[in-house]
Amino acid sequence: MKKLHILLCAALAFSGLTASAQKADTVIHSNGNPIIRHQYTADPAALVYKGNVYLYTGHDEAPVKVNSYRMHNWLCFSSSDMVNWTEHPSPLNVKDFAWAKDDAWAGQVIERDGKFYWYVAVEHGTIHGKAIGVAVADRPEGPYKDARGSAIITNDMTTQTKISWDDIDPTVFIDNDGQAYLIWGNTVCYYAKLKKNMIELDGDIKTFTLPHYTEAPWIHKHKGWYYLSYAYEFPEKTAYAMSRKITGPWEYKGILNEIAGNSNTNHQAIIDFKRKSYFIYHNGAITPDAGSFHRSVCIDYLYYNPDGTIKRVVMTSEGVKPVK
Ligand code: FUB
Repeated sequence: MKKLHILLCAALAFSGLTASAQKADTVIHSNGNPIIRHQYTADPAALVYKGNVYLYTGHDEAPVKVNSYRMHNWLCFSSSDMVNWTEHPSPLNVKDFAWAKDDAWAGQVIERDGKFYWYVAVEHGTIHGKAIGVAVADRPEGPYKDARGSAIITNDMTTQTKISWDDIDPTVFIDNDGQAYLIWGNTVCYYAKLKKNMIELDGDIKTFTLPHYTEAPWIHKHKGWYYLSYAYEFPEKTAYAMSRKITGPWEYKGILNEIAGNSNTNHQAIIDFKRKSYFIYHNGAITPDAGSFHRSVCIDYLYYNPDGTIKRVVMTSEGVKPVK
């Protein structure tokens, strides 16, 4: 076995490619917001796992002056202090879903029984409209592969609106009783139970009614309350609702974040990590081509009031400090 490894390394060295060169992790020291400055990142989702935060983002790659989404893969970064980030090789590409056409839009990763499931929105190759796929990996940083070989949600499964992009922005949550839920949608906020295998629906698709709902639902729990935050109107602010149960009823609580600078989308993720709470979102702050199709992920603190409501987020240039 050892001999085989040496031979493999020698062959790679000869071809000019070492294993580490192919799979190099890069360390980024973020110096305020936006936290990543060498490429455009959008649609953040975050997972807290074993003392680290894993940040999953989309990747805006539209050429300069092109004002439309050009997104083909997803990115992954991890940190133990919210300031120093390791960039992992891109763990998922839209091409990993053989049935998908393009458009690596927003998603979220969750862990169950030692496996990591990444729900993402893409354009379906044969069924008109956006669809949701699920990829699986053995490690949070991947690599991920298509978990089903087909979409878990397609546009023809949801008929509440005629638009073809309503099946986007999946968020996923496992409740205390072990029941997993998939929540998603543009214009309509859909939800459905997932089977324990995490790759099949378990029952009907239902809807939540939320004022001025646009897209980007995110469910999190804090001190016994469930929170459903979402993009409100367009250009987007972030609003939120609270409930004692994940299935609602949801009580609308107001605006959480204002329109993010130079971006008509806001797309938030909310986590607790090492006794602090964080609001992760994107804006259009990095020159030369910043804007709604060249976005950048930012992180600021989130603060709760004693009654569980959330204080309005203050977006800052300084961002957050390293947490121990
Ligand atoms: O990145 C493409 C789309 O823009 C996302 O799906 C929305 O949430 C918005 O951020």
